Amino acid sequence: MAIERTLTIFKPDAVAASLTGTLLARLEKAGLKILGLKRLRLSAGQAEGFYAVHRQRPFFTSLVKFMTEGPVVVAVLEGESAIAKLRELIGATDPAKAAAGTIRKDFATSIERNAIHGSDAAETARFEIAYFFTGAELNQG
Ligand code: FUP
Repeated sequence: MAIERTLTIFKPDAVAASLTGTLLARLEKAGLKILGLKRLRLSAGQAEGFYAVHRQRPFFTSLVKFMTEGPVVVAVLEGESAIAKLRELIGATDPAKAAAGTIRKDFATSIERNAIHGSDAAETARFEIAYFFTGAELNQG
């Protein structure tokens, strides 16, 4: 057990549905501290770079189109076992397979339009946090 940092993205479907406050409240209620927070519109290049591991997958083009269709909210979260905790709160990639009470079960509409992203491992979290935030932005006390 350790204090970890992880990255979440509230995807364009969730932001368009005015779920930003609801999602932040769920994360805070679960004990995750919001260390960094910004709302931005991803460029195609930014979305492609973020999802570079999926470049060869058949859904890649569609995923990039979705992630750039409207603003997203990105946040760095900190807490005990934050990476696994966030993944638990989010639920399975496909909302049809997500457990009751998870964010995707409650708010996602398809495997692509699935409301929220969470880093899946320590190394990914480091990459993803640095993708959107500088060290100085995350050390405000
Ligand atoms: P997750 O870690 O649960 O976000 O899922 P993955 O890293 O496997 O996939 C990243 C994103 O690609 C998903 F959030 C949505 C998209 N995706 C699809 O659109 N179709 C698929 O079959 C799988 C993933």
